[in-house]
Amino acid sequence: MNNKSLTFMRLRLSPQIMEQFEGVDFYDIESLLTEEEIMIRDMVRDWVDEEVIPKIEHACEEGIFPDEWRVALGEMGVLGAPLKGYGCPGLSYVAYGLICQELERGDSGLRSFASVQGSLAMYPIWDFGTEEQKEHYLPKLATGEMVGCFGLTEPDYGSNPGDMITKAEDMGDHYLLNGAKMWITNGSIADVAIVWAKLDGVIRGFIVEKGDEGFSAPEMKGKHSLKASVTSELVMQDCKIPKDRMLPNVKGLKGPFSCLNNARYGISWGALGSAMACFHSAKTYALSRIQFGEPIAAYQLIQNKLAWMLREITKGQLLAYHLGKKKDDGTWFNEQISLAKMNNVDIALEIARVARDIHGANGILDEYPVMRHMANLESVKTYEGTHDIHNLIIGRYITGIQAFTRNS
Ligand code: TGC
Ligand code: FAD
Repeated sequence: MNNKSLTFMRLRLSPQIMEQFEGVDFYDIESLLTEEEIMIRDMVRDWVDEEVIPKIEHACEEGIFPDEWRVALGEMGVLGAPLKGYGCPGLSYVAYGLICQELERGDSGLRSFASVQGSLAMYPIWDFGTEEQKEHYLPKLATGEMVGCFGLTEPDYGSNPGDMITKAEDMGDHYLLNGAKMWITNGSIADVAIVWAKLDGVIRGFIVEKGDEGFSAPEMKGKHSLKASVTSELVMQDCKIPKDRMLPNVKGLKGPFSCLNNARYGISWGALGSAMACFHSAKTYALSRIQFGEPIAAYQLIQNKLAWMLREITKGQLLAYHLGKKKDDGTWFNEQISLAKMNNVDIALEIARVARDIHGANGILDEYPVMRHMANLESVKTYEGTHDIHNLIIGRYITGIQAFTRNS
């Protein structure tokens, strides 16, 4: 038996012996990374290979986010990674991006957990909170001892959070919150919720704690996407909040959107992780699957698909890396973030679909990651600003005309 047939035989045996993932780096982006960035990426990559990939299908079947992952993320120090002080490591935004990439290569639900914890719960406290709030919450959120969530979306207000109806009233010695939030990642497992509500018509951020009077967070069930992520409603019914739990240093939509900038940036890397997992699986499968006497990888149509995947991943990497450097230099602007989130999720979803096609019928099985990534990416396309909302943000940048509403 010659070497070529031995290779095909080995690859045909089972998806479990699929060759080790060694990254997708056609343009040698690694040469641009610092030693610390490479070390962190590799640490998260190894953990995902050892602890997440073998367990993810079970977690999806059960519809749970395994608690041991919360503990491990805290131990690895990747929660709130780019924040400085209060127990946070102060890594570069490029390092944060690489963390998101590796987590989402495991599953979008895992990256979601880390995005929400770091960018949407820790960041607003870090940027807009009092010294006491920072000291009280951030160290515990950084270790994963506490879980956070972010309540912006409401049942009737998704793309237009500015019209939210959740309101806060100043009752003298406390605030009273009334309203409901929907689609909240980590909601039912969270110890703290950053809830955005209108106080005298102005959007403000409030820290709501599990157990607060009038607060509940029922879990939403029945998702075909992000099955290993907890999604919940937040219900505030005459919910009493002490005065020192409002975030004092921001007013208006700028508050939640500043948090979303960091989370959207993380998604631009995370989506590449999903795309890499699908590309890797498609390549391995195409080399092992024999049809018409040859591995399907030998056919031009399959090679065309693989070459297209590599092309789009490479362009997406350059976009995400450059955006990260701009954030680290303090020179990015909002529309650049929209472009990266929109583009990288778009190509990742299409890569997942093409990868599913390359796997033929096997592509629908849970032995391969492609269908799971594809279903997850449908949510990622919608949350943190839908694909079309980001198109409209860029359209407004180009033309100076807002097209969100027909009344200007
Ligand atoms: P607009 O007039 O554009 O702006 C209102 C105020 O906000 C400021 N602003 C920003 N500030 C910082 N960063 C940004 N990216 C900002 N974008 C806007 C703006 O300067 C202005 O400030 P000021 O001081 O002048 O008042 O607002 P608009 O109401 O016209 O909104 C337009 C639109 C559609 C772009 C916006 O509403 C939007 O982005 N909608 C999408 C909603 C969204 O992204 N929701 C996400 C919910 S959280 C989530 O999905 C988490 S999933 C987590 C996971 O599981 O990973
Ligand atoms: P809608 O706003 O109703 O949009 C429906 C469709 O209409 C979309 O295609 C949209 O692009 C289009 N559309 C809307 N307005 C326009 C317009 N002006 N012009 C053209 N087209 C338009 N939210 C949180 O606050 N916190 C979370 O942790 C969170 N986690 C989530 C987790 C999951 C799994 C999901 C699916 C969502 C989550 N969300 C969260 C909510 C998410 O941010 C919203 O779903 C998203 O912002 C879109 O809102 P919507 O679903 O109400 O869609």
